[in-house]
This record gives sequence, C-alpha cells and structure tokens, in this order.
Amino acid sequence: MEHYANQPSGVFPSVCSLDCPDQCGLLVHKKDGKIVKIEGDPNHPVTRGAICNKVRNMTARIYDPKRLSYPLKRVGVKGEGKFERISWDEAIETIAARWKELIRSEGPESILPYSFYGNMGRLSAESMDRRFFHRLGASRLEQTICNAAGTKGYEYTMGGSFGTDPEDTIHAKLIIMWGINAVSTNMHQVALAEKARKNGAQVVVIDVHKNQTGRWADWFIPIMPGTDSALALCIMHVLFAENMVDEDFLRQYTVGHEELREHVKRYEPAAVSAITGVPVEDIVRLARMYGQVSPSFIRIGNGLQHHDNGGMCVRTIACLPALTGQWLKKGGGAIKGNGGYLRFNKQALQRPDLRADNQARLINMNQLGDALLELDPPVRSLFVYSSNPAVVAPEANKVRRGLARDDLFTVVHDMFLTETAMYADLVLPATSSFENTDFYTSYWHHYIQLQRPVIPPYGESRSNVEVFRLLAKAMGFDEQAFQDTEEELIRQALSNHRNPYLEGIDYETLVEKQYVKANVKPLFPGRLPTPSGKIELYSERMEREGYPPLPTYVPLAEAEDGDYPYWFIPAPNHNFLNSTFSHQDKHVQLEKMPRLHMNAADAARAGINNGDKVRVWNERGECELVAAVGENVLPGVVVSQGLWADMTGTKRLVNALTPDRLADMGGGATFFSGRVNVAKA
Ligand SMILES: Nc1nc2c(c(=O)[nH]1)N[C@H]1C(S)=C(S)[C@@H](COP(=O)(O)OP(=O)(O)OC[C@H]3O[C@@H](n4cnc5c(=O)[nH]c(N)nc54)[C@H](O)[C@@H]3O)O[C@H]1N2
Ligand SMILES: Nc1nc2c(c(=O)[nH]1)N[C@H]1C(S)=C(S)[C@@H](COP(=O)(O)OP(=O)(O)OC[C@H]3O[C@@H](n4cnc5c(=O)[nH]c(N)nc54)[C@H](O)[C@@H]3O)O[C@H]1N2
Ligand code: SF4
Ligand SMILES: [Mo]
Repeated sequence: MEHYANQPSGVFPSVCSLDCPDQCGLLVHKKDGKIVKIEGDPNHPVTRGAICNKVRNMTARIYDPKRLSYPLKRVGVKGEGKFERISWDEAIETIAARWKELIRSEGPESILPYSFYGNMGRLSAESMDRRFFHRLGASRLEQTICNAAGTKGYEYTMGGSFGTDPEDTIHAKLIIMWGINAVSTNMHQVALAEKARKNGAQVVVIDVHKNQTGRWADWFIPIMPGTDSALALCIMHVLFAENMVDEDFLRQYTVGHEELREHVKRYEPAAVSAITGVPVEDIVRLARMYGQVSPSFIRIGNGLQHHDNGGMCVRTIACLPALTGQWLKKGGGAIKGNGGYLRFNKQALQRPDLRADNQARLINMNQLGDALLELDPPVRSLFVYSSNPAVVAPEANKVRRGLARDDLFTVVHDMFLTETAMYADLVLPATSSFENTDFYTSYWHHYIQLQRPVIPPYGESRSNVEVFRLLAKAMGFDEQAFQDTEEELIRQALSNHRNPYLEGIDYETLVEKQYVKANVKPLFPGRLPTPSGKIELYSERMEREGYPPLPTYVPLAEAEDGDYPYWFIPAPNHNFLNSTFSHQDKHVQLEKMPRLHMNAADAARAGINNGDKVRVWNERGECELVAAVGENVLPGVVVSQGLWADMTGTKRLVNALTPDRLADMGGGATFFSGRVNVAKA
C-alpha cells in the first residue's frame, strides 16, 4: 500500500478529502518526493477532471511553513499561543496519565471528544477514534453542526438520504437550486446543470443572497430568510388548485395527499407573498413552471436548513417532486443528500459494542459553549480533531470562554495551530489526507473511492487512526479492535453492511477500480424506508414525535421588532472550506476581505456607504466587516461570506453573533436565524 508514497516522482490517483459533496477524483503530481501539482482526474465519471480553485492551490497548504510537524505543549496562558516542542511519547503519556486520573476521580464522561469532517475519509472521521472513545466510556458528541435538521426533515418525507442520481440530472428541463450556493459549494452539480441547459433546461435559484449562483441562474428569486416552507406550500396550493398534480403517482406512492390538498388551501399567494417577500405573480409563475415542466429537479441546499425551522423546511420541499410524479422521470426528483446509497457497516467500523455503558451522556456540538461552561458534572477534558470549533461553532464568545477555562485539559489534533489549538494544553500534528490510507463515500454522487498514501507523513505528523491506536495502547486497551490495520478497517466497513446498493463491492474492487459506483436503481417503483413504505406527505411518525404531521410554515424564533433590524446570514465563501484555507495566504488573497452585503435602502438609512467598515452586533457579540452595498440582498437582510481566521482579535469572527439555539429537528444548528444591528464603525 505504501508504494505511491515511496515513489519520488509520478502521477498518482487520489481523492479530495474535504467536506464537499463533489468528492472529486484527483491526480497528484510528484517530483523529488514532493507534491508539485494537484489536478482533477479526468477518469472520474462524475467530476471528470474539473476541480475547484481551493484544491488546485492545495500544495500551498500541504507545504505551508506554518504546518505543524511535531507535538507541542502549552507554556503560556490559554489562547496566547506560546508552545514548546515535546516528543510523541511525552504527549501520549501525558494524555493517558491525565485521563486515567480523570476516569478514577470523575468518571469517563468527564472526557469529551469533539470532531467533525475536516477529513471526510471514513477511517479518519469515524473508525479508530470511535472505537477508542466507546471503550473509554467518554461523553458522546452529537454531530449536528452541518446537515442534521435537513437530513431529519428529508427522512420524514422520504425515509432516508435517497434522492436523484446526480448523473441523471442532465436530463432535467427545470433545475431549481434551492438554498444552495452551488457555484461555490457543489460545482459539478452546476456542470451537470449546464449540460441540461444546453438541452433547453431552465435554472431557477431561490436564495436570500444573489451570489455567484444567483447570478448564474436564468431566474433568481430572492426570498426572506426562513420562509421557504411557506413558498413551497404555496406552490402546492397552486398545483392542487390548477390540477397540475399527478394523481396516479399520488395514489400509488404517497400517503396523505387528500389531507395535504385540504391543508395547503390556506397558503394563498397573497399571504405567502407577504411572508416570503416573493411577489404573487412570481410565486404563481414558479408554481406553474414546476407543474408543467418535466423532468424537474430540485437541489436542496444546506443553507436553508441552518434555521430554527430548517427541518420542517426541507421536509416540506421534499414533498414537491411527489406532487408532480417527478420520481418516475429520469433526472427528476430532488437531492438533499445521497448518503443512504453508500451506507457501509458502521457498527463494524465504529464498534459501539466496546462501550460498557451505552447511556453515556450526549452533548450537542452546537452548544459547546454551554457544555464547557455549565454542564454538571463538568467536562474536564476535551479532545478536538478534524474540526475548529473556536471559529465554526455558534456563540463563539461562549465557546472561547469555555476553552479558556484553566481546569479544562484540552488536546487538539490538527495540521495547523488553529484558533482552537491556541487554547490547547497539548497540540498534536496531523497528517494530510494525502499521507493516509482511507476510503471515501460521497454524500452527493454514488461513488466510493480508495485513498492510498501519496506522500510520507509530514514531519512527525500522524493520522487520526494512528493517534487513537497509540492512545489505546497507552490506556491499556488490548482488544484486537485497536490493532486492526487500515486495510482491515476498510474490509470490515464493506462487509455485512446489508446495503443492496453496495453488493459485490469490496476492498479488491476498490483497489482495482479506484472509483466504484453503487448499484443504484430508481426509487420507484419500489418501497421507501418510511413507516408506510411510501412518500409521507402526512407523517404519523412526525405526529407521534410532536410535530405537525403535514408540512407547515413555522416562523423563525427571534422577534423582528426588537433592537436588531436585520436577519444575519453568515454563509461560507468560495475560496475557503469552512475555516480550512482561512490561514493560507493564497486563499485569503483570492477572497480579499470579509464583506457584509447590505441592501442599498438599508445602507442609505443607516448612513453606510459601499466600502465602509461596519460594526455588526447583537447581545451575543460583535464583529467588524466591510459593507458591500447594493441590491444583492432584500431590505432587512445582511449576508457575510466565509469563516475568516480570527487569531488576533481581528473582529472577523462571525460566529460571535450566531445563536446556539437548536433547530426544530435533529438538534441542528441555526447559524442563519440570528438578528443583528449594523452601524458605521
Ligand atoms: N467553497 C466552499 N465549498 C463548500 C464549503 C465552503 O465553506 N466553501 N462548505 C462545505 C460544507 S461543510 C457544506 S455543508 C456545504 C454547504 O453548501 P450549501 O449547501 O451551498 O450551503 P450554504 O453555502 O451554507 O448556504 C447556501 C445558500 O443558502 C442561502 N440561504 C441562507 N438562508 C436561506 C434561506 O432561508 N432560504 C434560502 N432560500 N436560502 C438561504 C445562503 O445565502 C447561501 O447562498 O458546502 C460545502 N462546500
Ligand atoms: N457562521 C457559520 N458557521 C458555520 C457554517 C456556516 O455556514 N456559517 N457552516 C457549518 C458547517 S456546515 C460545518 S460542516 C462546520 C464545519 O466545521 P469544521 O468541521 O470545524 O471545519 P473546518 O473549519 O474546515 O475545520 C476542519 C479542521 O480539521 C483539520 N483537519 C483536516 N484533516 C484532518 C485530519 O485528517 N486529522 C485531523 N486531526 N485534523 C484534520 C483542518 O486542518 C481544520 O482545522 O462549520 C459550521 N459553521
Ligand atoms: S473541495 Fe469539492 S470541488 Fe474542490 S476538489 Fe474538493 S471535492 Fe472537488
Ligand atoms: Mo457542512
């Protein structure tokens, strides 16, 4: 397996490890033992050789002189950034000694792992680490920061993460990008839509911000934040009222269409226009378009579910393709996430059976601040890997107060001295994905891919799998589960998975083919994994779980008439990936500066000109951004882009302003449901 890494020069296949739906196939060019160029692999059936600028500039990150190459121990105050080099032996022994002591004095739940998908590799993100923390008996982390609300909402309607095959979307005649900034965040869906467009498809974008995706659309529909479910319900209203629904499909494959037909009568265009800010004639035009053009495809984004009502919003939009029978059309339907098709054997990979006490407390990662400041019994030790919560988690000021606690023993494993690492007692250097063996399953396309090490580990860095193997040894965990090699882990994940879509795909297939497609079949005719086996327009399960059983518009939680006149949407940007790349000069230069998009009428009223430095604040915190005044957002809405580095009190920490309330479903995040005030700085 090590053979690529040992070859000084050549071109080697690889996979992009970033948390991005496209999961591109890569070709890594090496010269004299170092990566000199990264490009797309033209042999990848979906990504076809095209990759984003972020990853074309990836070498700047891999060989960034700021990259960590040995373990560090803190010698200054937390947050100050004073560290001293130590050996791996000392680092591992220190952690094991502290944890043994904590387990004795306060129990294993005083230890909290905090991780996300900084590396999407399944071994990196959820294998040895899970085994280790299960065996340890640590508190469990609810990994809800990204798509939890929408995934749950979609599941209520469709039974799981099953949608259209993106490769089929070239056949669509109408493509709706709904709350997704696809030009930046799912570029190959845009490439596929371009193909469809050449065959006459129209592209509609529904967003609160006319960003690059809105500018690319044939028709951009601006909408007020958190009101998309009202719009979707009004589309249903028109579809039923004007007999544009597919009655046969509704009868055969859905439950509750009669109830829904009655229920949506109340969502009249005039009322919904007042809620959404979308003119009546546009709502009706969109509904008729959706009722008449076929195949139609909806790409449901992550943006619109980062709201108080995000789960219900996605649940509602997910009902639309059923009304017009789109699931029977090649390229028709919707994608929220397609992870269901590539579901492997998680039990075997993560080994929850190693946990003696299955009741260990669950801590929602969106409420890290509270977890560190208020939980009783307290969290005494935090182990952060593949995530940068000091920047990405909401209520960032609370998070930093928590991280600053003197009695909290914090370890951070990362490639860089991130803002979170600045608060660590110990910092461990992580390999990049190009240094690891791993396997990848996309949450958008249907391919599973193998990653083999292309270069040797940078300095003394170690992979996540290796770190947890070392920790297991130091803790005295002698189960075989902690000895398994990477190859064995992959084999375990791909066996006994009971997923028909993965049948016949094993380690050998991956080695031979590099990219292997799941055996996907159209969803219909067929049975969905919902309780009824059908698309649940009316969901008894939701009713039992305390939700309205029919799709419903629920307004956002913060009052519109308070001290804060604007909805604040701090979205990701084009050249970073969440906070990843925010420390690379090249990527920062491309992005220039953190802007705040504002409507010209609002700006005029507040005496703000384009390019002014503005203070943005609410009761949670403040930051300073640069006003971008124009017509790209509706009045009453301000939008920033990017999770900018915030090392030195640069006041660019947009999450200082975001709420840590949980969304309606799945314990999801509500980054985009907060309100702020804005004034010239
Ligand atoms: N370049 C780049 N690519 C990325 C990322 C990145 O940071 N940078 N992040 C990756 C990750 S982890 C994820 S989860 C995905 C996220 O990618 P997307 O699914 O595109 O989600 P966001 O970019 O968060 O938001 C999408 C859009 O939702 C809009 N929006 C916000 N609120 C609402 C609303 O109430 N209604 C509507 N209609 N629109 C709304 C925002 O203005 C934004 O344009 O991208 C991945 N890819
Ligand atoms: N305001 C606002 N906040 C948001 C969002 C938003 O749209 N707006 N989006 C949210 C979303 S959707 C998400 S998914 C989260 C993402 O939040 P995070 O998952 O924290 O994502 P990143 O900021 O990219 O940080 C990933 C870190 O993992 C490190 N890393 C990469 N590979 C490895 C590895 O193999 N091992 C180890 N140990 N470390 C590694 C990287 O160096 C980087 O520091 O942010 C959320 N925060
Ligand atoms: S970040 Fe996304 S678009 Fe860019 S190379 Fe990786 S998978 Fe492809
Ligand atoms: Mo995400």
